[in-house]
This record gives sequence, C-alpha cells and structure tokens, in this order.
Amino acid sequence: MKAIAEQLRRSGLEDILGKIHDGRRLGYDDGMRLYTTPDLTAVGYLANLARERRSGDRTYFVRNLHINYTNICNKLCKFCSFYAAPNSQDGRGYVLSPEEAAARVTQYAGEPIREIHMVAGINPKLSYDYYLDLLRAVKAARPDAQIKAFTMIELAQIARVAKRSLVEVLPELQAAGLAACPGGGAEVFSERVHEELFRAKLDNEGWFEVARAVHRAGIRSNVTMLYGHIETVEEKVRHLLHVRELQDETGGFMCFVPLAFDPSRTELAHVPVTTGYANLREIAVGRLLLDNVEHVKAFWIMITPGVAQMALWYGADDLDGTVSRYEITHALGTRSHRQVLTVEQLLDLSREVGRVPVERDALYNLVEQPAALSSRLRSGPLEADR
Ligand code: V47
Repeated sequence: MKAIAEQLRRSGLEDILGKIHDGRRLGYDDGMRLYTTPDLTAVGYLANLARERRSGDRTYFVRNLHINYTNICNKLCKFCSFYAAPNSQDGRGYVLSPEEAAARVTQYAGEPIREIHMVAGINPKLSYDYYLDLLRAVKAARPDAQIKAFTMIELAQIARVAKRSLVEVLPELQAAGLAACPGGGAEVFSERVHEELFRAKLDNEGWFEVARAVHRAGIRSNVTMLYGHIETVEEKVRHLLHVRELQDETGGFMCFVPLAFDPSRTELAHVPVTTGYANLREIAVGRLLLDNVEHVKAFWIMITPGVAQMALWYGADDLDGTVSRYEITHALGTRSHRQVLTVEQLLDLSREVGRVPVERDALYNLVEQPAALSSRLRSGPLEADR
C-alpha cells in the first residue's frame, strides 16, 4: 500500500486517490493530469478501483451481430472510410432492403444472439417507412434478440424524413422493435473538431438534444468518443465532462465506448494509429471522469483483443461481443484483422486475467444460463451474490 501511495505521489495523482475514496467528483484539472502523466499504471490503478467498486470482477459480454444497412451517406466526415457519397459512380454504394437485412439475421439462426446492432450512413433517399420496415423485418426474423439501432445522427434524419418531432417518432420506432441506441456520432464534442472533420453532421448541441429526447422517451443509449485524430487533450476532457453533465440530467447512458480512430483509407490517412498505451488511457480516464455511467467498453475490434483484455484492469468492464460483421472500419482496416471472436475466445480473454465473464443483453440484463453453461461462464460469485 505504501508503495502505491508513493507511486501516486510521484505521478502527482495522490489527491485523486483521496477523491475516489471519499466519492468526490473529479474535475477538469484532474482529467488533464490523468491524461498527461506518463505513469499509466498509476492511472490504471485508480481506474481499476472505480471499476471494481461498480462491477467487481465481472466482465460483461454479449452475443451480437452488426448490420450496416447502407453505406451511402451525405455527411462526408473526414474520418470515415465507410461511406459512399450519394451520387458517387464508383459502385461502392449499397442499401440493404428490410428483407435483405432480415436474411442476414436469419443466417445466424442457430446462434443465441441477444443484440442486433444496426447503424449506417445518412442516405437521403431512405423514407420513414423504410426505417420502420427495417426494424419490423429484423425483429420478425429474430424476436428473441434486442435491436440496438440508430445513432443520434440517424434519429435526427429519421425525424426529418418523417416530417415529425422525435417525441412522436420515437414511440413508433420502439413499437417497430427498437430497444436501445448505440453511442456513435458523438465523435468529440468540440466546435473546432466538428468544423474541421464533420461539419455537415449534427453539431454538439444537436446531438445532446436528440439524446435528451431519446432518454426522455425511456430509451437507453451508449455514448462514444472518437479519439486519436486531431483532437486535443483539453477537448477530450471537456467531452467527458459534457457526457457526465448530460448523464446527471437524463441518466440514460448505459455505457461509455471510446472508439480508437483507424486512419486507413480516410482523408486523415497520415495520422498514426493509436498505441496500446493510448488506448488503455482512454478507457481509464473515461472510467474515472464518468462516475455516473455504469459501464465502460473495451471495443476489441478496434483496439485488438490483447489490449481489450488488458483494459479489464484499466477501467473496462465490458468486452462488447462476438461482433459478427463489423463494417464501419474493416474495409482494409489495419486493426480489425480478426472480425469474429467465438464466445469461448471471449470468455478466455476475460478468465485469463482473473475476471468473471457474464453474459448480458443489449440493456445489460444478465442472461440466464442453463446450469451447465452457467458454471462455465461464472467462475466466481457475482458481487450481488456475495
Ligand atoms: O460515429 C467512423 C466511428 C461510429 C471511424 O454503442 C470510426 O456499443 C474509428 O457507433 N475509425 C459508429 N471509428 C460506430 C458506433 C459504435 C461502435 C461500437 C460500439 C458502439 C456501441 C457504437 O464509428 C461513428 C464514428 O465515431 N468511426 N469512422 C474510423 N475511421
């Protein structure tokens, strides 16, 4: 204990330990110090305290499937390699019909998938009925799975084409099968970054407004932060504090998902890929500043399974899932070289580092396991059972 206190003192983080112990909130300056100290193990130690206080040894995972129903997008974000511009002649653009999306789901009929994650580009040709039919078709193909779909940007577009308010549209989307929303589109809440990288997209205030409407409708969502491009440390700290403020107001965020920028095939191809050191820090600082968000996800597909595994000791309590078919960055992606992990591999990642894997659904309800499987999944007692 003395050695840890000494290490924290040397890295100038001793007072943060005191704040965590007393349940006092961290502020902007704390965030800056957590981002700038070279001593990542000290930051990780603190983040792990916060992680274990919430989740004990648990690591959540989900059996999930991603569907990107169209890559046609009129937002032209500079960080994106996924989109095809609406009138582009290069033949890359596609739209899945509701039936085709349902057929994708049917391909996994033998697997106990719990979450279907659907996000896509902003394709101006899609009608309100298309979105409703898409949800209905996917839900009909897999009634036992929950659909986590549409970023705040897509929801703003859906309300626009419906020519109605979100307050009116959201219950209809829910009735068609929407259970939760992913956290994308948040990028970095900074006017400068918005202006430089994603000017055509909803701005920060707009994102907050949609998130408020979603949470007020009783739909829970995640929230992301895209890092490793042109953002500054100050902007990341402010992003996290904005998320925390909004969470104080609505309580609707389930999980924080830091997304590591993959520069390949984007307009920012010159930007170096993020390091394991940087990826672990994003997880840890997110865990420490977001004291009111229940979960922090290590999205292995972007940061590699190995770093995601380490992240389970740096603040993360969620490994996402089996993620069949992630297409947002995989095209020639340098990172997502392994597109699918089997459940066994996911469990092993967690168990190898002494964490207890627990299966969840899209809303973080624990999935009841048949007794035999359950003893394999939970190699130790859950905190709530202790
Ligand atoms: O908003 C786009 C990001 C997001 C790149 O909620 C990129 O559990 C890295 O929302 N390199 C969409 N990222 C994906 C998304 C998501 C993903 C995983 C889990 C969850 C969740 C949500 O993908 C976009 C953008 O921030 N993105 N381009 C890129 N080159």
